[in-house]
Amino acid sequence: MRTRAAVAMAAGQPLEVMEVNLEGPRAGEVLVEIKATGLCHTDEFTRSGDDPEGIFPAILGHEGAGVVIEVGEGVTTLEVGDHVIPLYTPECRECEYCLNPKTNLCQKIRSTQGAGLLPDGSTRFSMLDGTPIHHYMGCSTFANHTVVPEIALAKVRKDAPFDKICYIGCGVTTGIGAVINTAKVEIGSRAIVFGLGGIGLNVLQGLRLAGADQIVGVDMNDGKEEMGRHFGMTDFVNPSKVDGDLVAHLVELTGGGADYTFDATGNVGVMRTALEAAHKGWGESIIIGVAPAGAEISTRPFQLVTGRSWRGTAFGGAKGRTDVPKIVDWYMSGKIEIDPMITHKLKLEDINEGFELMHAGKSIRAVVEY
Ligand code: NAD
Ligand code: AHE
Ligand code: ZN
Ligand code: ZN
Repeated sequence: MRTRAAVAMAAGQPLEVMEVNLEGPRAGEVLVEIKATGLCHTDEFTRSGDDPEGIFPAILGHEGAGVVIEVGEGVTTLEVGDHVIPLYTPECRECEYCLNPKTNLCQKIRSTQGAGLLPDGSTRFSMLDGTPIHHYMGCSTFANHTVVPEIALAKVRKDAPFDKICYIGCGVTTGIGAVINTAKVEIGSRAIVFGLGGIGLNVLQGLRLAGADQIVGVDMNDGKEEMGRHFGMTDFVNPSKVDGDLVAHLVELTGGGADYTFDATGNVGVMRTALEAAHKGWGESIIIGVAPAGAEISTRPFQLVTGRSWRGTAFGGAKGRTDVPKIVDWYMSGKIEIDPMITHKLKLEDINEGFELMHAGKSIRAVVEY
């Protein structure tokens, strides 16, 4: 079949919207009509050329929701008409990682996924001249139709709006999951969140759900304060307005350091600040942000010797096929909020405007509706 897609032709170039060829699903695969997709900063990270795993040409996008159009041979858990959210962290339920409750990092198809291919080592997308186009994070939601392995699809209820629940495919689950699954924040905790974008705001609402007493938000953009407070932030800090040392200021503000800190910026300098603003003796700092190729974190080992720990999380530690349908239920019952964070709706033709809004700090989530 043919479908419309925004193709990343080369690193650093705007996406090009065009007709592409899409082969049907093979064994264990599912053809999905994508109804809506969010633009996550990780898409921009790969488009820009910062991603060491970036491959071009590719169809980016990993925050989508849609409908099953066709199932390949041997697919048993999904049928035509099901509503689904593609998962960049699949859940095969049988690999060593899936069987271990300590991780969500299913490794069943990670090597082909990282190479921009489906599990059989080939791609279903090509240009009209026959040039192969790579998949991205196993999802490629910047295409109106995509082929995804069965183990990388969460089946969700049919009454949930695609233009909101697409965000559960990454940002919502990552932010809330970092609090609930990874940090396991206790009631009464003090926390600091660095970066109040599409991920950080969801960390804030996760902290509110978990019953944190103090929720400090840190962002260079004062425009993020209002939305931060809406999602549970109790204190706002703009580092450019702090006199003197930022770590000392945050330690003072949190009465000796935070029980939990979260980096949602991808800046390795911020990651160090986040670690050092965690409380001596027990503070935990969770890295969510994705840093460019070649970037490294550093601190004095003494920071860890004296009881702080440095941890990380992918997709908020969520086991997608199990947890994502529950998060959709949380949204539908009003337990969590999504709507105010969808600040812009775009047509596929205008997808590059979404990246411009992200850079300008004007959007939280821009969503493309097909
Ligand atoms: P975003 O662009 O919406 O938000 C980033 C925020 O950080 C902005 O508000 C920006 O003003 C702020 N910021 C930038 N530099 C800062 C600094 N020095 N100090 C304080 N604030 C600063 O991006 P997003 O979609 O929220 O993604 C955030 C990060 O999380 C990215 O690195 C993204 O790749 C990563 N991410 C990781 C996962 C995961 O599973 N680990 C999932 C999704 C996104
Ligand atoms: N390809 C990058 C790493 C990118 C990365 O860390 N991705 C996160 C999800 S970000 C979603 O917005 C992730 O899931 N990581 C685990 C994994 O297996 O990729 C690089 O640096 O090479
Ligand atoms: Zn993402
Ligand atoms: Zn697995």
